[in-house]
Parts: sequence; C-alpha cells; structure tokens
Amino acid sequence: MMDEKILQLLRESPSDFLSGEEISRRLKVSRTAIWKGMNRLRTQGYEIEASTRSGYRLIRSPDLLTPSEIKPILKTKWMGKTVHHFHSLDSTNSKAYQLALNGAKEGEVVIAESQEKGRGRMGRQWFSPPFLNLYLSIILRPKISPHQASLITLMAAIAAADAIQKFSGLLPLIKWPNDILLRDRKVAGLLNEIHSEMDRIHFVILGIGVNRNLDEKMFSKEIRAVATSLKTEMGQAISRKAFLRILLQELEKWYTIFMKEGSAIILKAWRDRAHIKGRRVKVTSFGEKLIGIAVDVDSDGALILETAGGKRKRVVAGDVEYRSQR
Ligand code: BTX
Repeated sequence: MMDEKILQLLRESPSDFLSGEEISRRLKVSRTAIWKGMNRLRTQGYEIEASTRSGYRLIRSPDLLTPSEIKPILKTKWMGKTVHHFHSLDSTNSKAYQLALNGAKEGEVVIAESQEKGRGRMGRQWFSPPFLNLYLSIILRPKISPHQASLITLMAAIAAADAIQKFSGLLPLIKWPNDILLRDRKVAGLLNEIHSEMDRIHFVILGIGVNRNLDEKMFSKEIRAVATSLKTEMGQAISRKAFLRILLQELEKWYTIFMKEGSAIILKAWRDRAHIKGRRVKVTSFGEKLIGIAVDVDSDGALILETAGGKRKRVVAGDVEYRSQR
C-alpha cells in the first residue's frame, strides 16, 4: 500500500525530482520508511533515480500488472476499476470466488503474476509461470438465468479474440467452448465458474489465461504440442499492460452488449469467429465420445451435433477435436 502511494506521488511529477522530505510529509511517514520503500520498488524492477540534493525521480516502470501500473492506462468505464494484484496465488479464480462471496462488486478484477495451481476445466491444470503471461479473473453479476451462463463463456471468447486481433493483427479462431487459437494452437483459455440458485445467478467468475511472452521451449512437451504465445506468433515480446488494457475494454464492451441486447448478437459474433458450422468433430463429453458434424450452437451456447444416422445431440460441456473433412 505504502509503495503504491510512493509510486503515485512519483508519477504525478514525471520529469521533476521529489524530495524525500516532501514525500515523507505528504505520506506522513519517516524518511527512513520512504528510503526503504524506494529500495523495495527497485527490487521489483522500478528504476528510480536518487539525488542527495534533489530527491527521487521515476525513470522507468517494469511491466508489472499492479493497480498503480494499470489504472493510469485503463480506458474502461467500470471494469477493472478495482484491481486485486498478487505476486502469486493458487488460482485467480479461487481468490475471486472468495472475494465475490464476501461481497466484491461487479467488475472487480483479480490478477496474479503467477499461479501455483492454475486451473483449466475438469480438473486440468493451466501452466502459469511468473511474469510472462496474463492470469486474470473478473467478478460479474449478470442478471440472466443459470442455464444461460455458458453464453458468458462465448461472450468472453469473442472479446478475447477481438482483443488479440486488435493487438496483434493476427486472426484468432474460437474453438468451442473456451479456447482461443492461433495457427490451431491455444493462445488463451477461459474458465467460468458460477455461484447460483435454481433461477438466479449470484455471480460468475470469468477466468482468462493468455500466453503472452512465453517461449515455446518453456512449455512442457505435452503442452508444447497444443499451445502457443503471442510472442511466438508475433515474433516479438509484448507489453502485458498494453494488452490488458485492450482486453478489459473489449470485455466491458461485449458484456454490456450482451446485458443490453441479449444473446442473438453474441451468438452471431461467435459464429463468425468460430467457423464450426459443418465441421467434422470428435466431442468428448462426460466420458462419452461422439463423432459427427457440428451443426451450430443453440441459444444457450450448447453445441448441436449431428451424429451418424442423422441424429442430433445437444452437448452442454466437453472438448472438441477437429477431424479431417470427408
Ligand atoms: P482447458 O481445460 O480447456 O485446458 C487445459 C489444457 O490445456 C491442459 O490440460 C493442457 O493440455 C493445456 N494447457 C495447460 N496450460 C496451458 C497454457 N498455458 N497454454 C496453452 N495450453 C495449456 C482452459 O482449460 C482454461 C484455462 C483458464 C486459465 C485461467 S488463468 C486465470 C484463471 N485462474 C485459473 O485458475 N484459471 C483461469
């Protein structure tokens, strides 16, 4: 908290030095406490020039996702106005869930620089090494019924794909229900968890993981075959802050559209991005394997599959593999 306040003061006068005395007066702490704070900030990667006569000046900030780094660049109206930042967490989704149970408001965001137990769907893990990627969970309190909760996943997939396209110029593809692919490899994944009654959602935790500055060799062999990162695809390291700004903007935009105008517009945008209609797929759902042609997604976001013999199956959860067309 103290370090955040020091940073805020340094940022207010980007070109001028601020004396230790002035900072200690404004923050009502001793000059030794300020000196210690400066040292802590330096160990986090902040470059702070110090002059015995003039005081302190901020030269450069690291690419951290702390509230003081993010707030000045955010362009959203309400999403991300409160950011809970952690160097390490088990899972940002678990933390956000706890916060939401304790009354956190819609739009509050949890960000971690790394996750010890980053979660995918169905008990799977999400590889979450420090500082390189984005691990983020957003608390939403949508006024929709629980059977429509899957549409939040579709909405978030559109927003994430749009953000990636705007940021990189590349064309991501959405794979039902929750993968964002570049060159057929996963660059981002979504994990939604809901807390609800029979007919009312208390909250949704929208979890998003985006691989940004990971190099291919950092993935385990198993993940390397299915994963990629923005750095790999764009051929250059990227600013995590700049990407987060666009992502939150897109999420706020698409969520607002969904809440105001309903599902039709979400489904249309999703279909335009997913190109799943008519594809031959293998779906694994609750242990059952189904092969067929993907017909569409229905108004609740479930996948409609036409299996051999023309039978139609509605799949609410599962994994899709694309098969070669016959
Ligand atoms: P999923 O179950 O669809 O994908 C998990 C699978 O993806 C793993 O079994 C593995 O094969 C592969 N995988 C693991 N790590 C990565 C990675 N970094 N990049 C690409 N592929 C990977 C997808 O689940 C949902 C992931 C959501 C992650 C976010 S991070 C913030 C939030 N907190 C949290 O604990 N989870 C979400």
